[in-house]
Amino acid sequence: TTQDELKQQAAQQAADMVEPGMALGVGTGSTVAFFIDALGDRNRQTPLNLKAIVTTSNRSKQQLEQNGFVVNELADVDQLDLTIDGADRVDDDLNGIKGGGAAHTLEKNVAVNSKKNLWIVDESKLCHRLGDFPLPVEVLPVSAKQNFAKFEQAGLQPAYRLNEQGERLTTHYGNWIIDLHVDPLPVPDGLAAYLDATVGVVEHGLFLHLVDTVLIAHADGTIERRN
Ligand code: DER
Repeated sequence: TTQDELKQQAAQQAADMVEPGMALGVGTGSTVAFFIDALGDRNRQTPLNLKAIVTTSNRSKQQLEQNGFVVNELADVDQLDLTIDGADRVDDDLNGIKGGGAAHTLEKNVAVNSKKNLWIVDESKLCHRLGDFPLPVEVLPVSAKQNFAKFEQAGLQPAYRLNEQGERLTTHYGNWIIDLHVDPLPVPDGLAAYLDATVGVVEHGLFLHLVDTVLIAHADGTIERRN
């Protein structure tokens, strides 16, 4: 089984968990891309009449529209019933790191405004403790220099995320990403509180106590469900 096949299996199972009439959140990434196509197939067979769909990137939006869905803004809905997203890492407590795709600010805003959150991952995303995947932090350019220095002094080994041209990557909101390298993260809650309290930080990629269920596609073909 290839990694794409694993992602597809988890995505298919997630598509089957969507209930008709839901207000649905849809995340971003290569695993979610399989989910969107599976959801489109299901909706073509039997219309799901989703009340709303909110998504977290232009890429996902385009793909949802290609599949015949109308996409709403978060501002158009009060609350989502279920949000389905991928993750870059998931630990034993179902805490995770997101933001490899630089979309974690909107992803977290959608997640906290969703009654339930479901992540779909292949087993390569599992870890006992977070840290081997760099922690993305979206920062305002105006004070990025000072934030970067502060992270350096704190031993967090910051590095600006670069785009393909070698320039600083700009997010959807016109901000920059600083990736922190702390392996393992000693106390994720402590680091999250520190980042939440740092002026100039727009949002970081620690998603703690947020996800309800994770579907994990294993190489042996089984899908594990953790709650
Ligand atoms: O959180 C993120 O930024 C990642 O893109 C995440 O959603 C997983 O992406 P993947 O399915 O392509 O690994």
